[in-house]
Amino acid sequence: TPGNGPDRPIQTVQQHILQDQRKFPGASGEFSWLLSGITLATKMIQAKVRRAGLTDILGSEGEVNVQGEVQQKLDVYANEVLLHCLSLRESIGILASEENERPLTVHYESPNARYAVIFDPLDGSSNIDVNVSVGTTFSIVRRPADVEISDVGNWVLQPGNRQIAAGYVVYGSSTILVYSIGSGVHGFTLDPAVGAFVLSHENIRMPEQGKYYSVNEAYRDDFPPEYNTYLDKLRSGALGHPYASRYIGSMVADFHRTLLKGGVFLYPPTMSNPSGKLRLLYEANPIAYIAENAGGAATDGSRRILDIHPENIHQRTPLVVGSRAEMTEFRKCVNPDEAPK
Ligand code: P6P
Repeated sequence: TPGNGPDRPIQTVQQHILQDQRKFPGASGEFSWLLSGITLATKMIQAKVRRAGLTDILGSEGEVNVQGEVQQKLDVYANEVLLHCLSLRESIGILASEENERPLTVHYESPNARYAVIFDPLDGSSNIDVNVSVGTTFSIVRRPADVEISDVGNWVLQPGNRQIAAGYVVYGSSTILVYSIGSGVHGFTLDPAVGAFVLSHENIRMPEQGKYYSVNEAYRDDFPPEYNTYLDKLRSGALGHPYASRYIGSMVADFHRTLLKGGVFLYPPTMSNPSGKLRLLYEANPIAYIAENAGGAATDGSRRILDIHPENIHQRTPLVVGSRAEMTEFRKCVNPDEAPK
């Protein structure tokens, strides 16, 4: 068309979700309506994150959350916005948040309440005051047919391989939503001029191999020895080139780089955190789901993250997630006797 219109059709996340759904017979518009609750909430969150220094929202709320962490004011805001926007979606029966000790039940009376949304409203929030990227993660599971609406535990505590969708928003130099419903991984950049998430990274594939490893090296004396053997291998050039280190200290940002550039992100078990620091349900599971749908892999050191049966919503897990070459090498280091796959 003449004039200075876009050189290719702009596609918003809503349009993409509807198209994506067409590949899934039986998926209904309710799913795109559910995901629009997440996109609306994250637009509101990013508006606050971008103005944090200006609106006296820095600093802690003074409260301590269920994790025993001092709640940053933005944490509280992000949690309340997500709870509000998502509780307006009748298809959601349960909301489980990193900031709430117990899951919240919503729309219990509705037969349409078939999804649970499990999320971390603002991961990495301790970085907010120093202007480092933070993120929101989300995981969506359907109520199993044999689970009663009142059986919150068995509805929420499903292994990650039962997720029907997952993703994250990274509030970085730009605001990017990355999600998958199992048919590819897609990225949308928020266009502030339009106020819409616009398709910017269609069908993201993790490179076969990267050049960075990402881990907090301050704890390396506490890592199990096989992790240090692995890191020494990466540094030595044994995989074709010596690796460099990149560690932001904000999981969503560290993973997003790994997704786009390849490499590996690790949060190993340590003496102080024998089960690792990251949470299975709303940190490791969505990240692992995205990684696998983009051709990567994610393990807790011995098990596929997505096969772990959760015991409680805030349980922790070690996490090693990355591209094929690095994950193959990791498996060799932790299971030297295992036959090559
Ligand atoms: P450490 C942020 O607090 C977080 O939960 C993740 O986003 C991040 O990957 C990790 O903790 C950083 O932890 O111990 O390296 O400061």
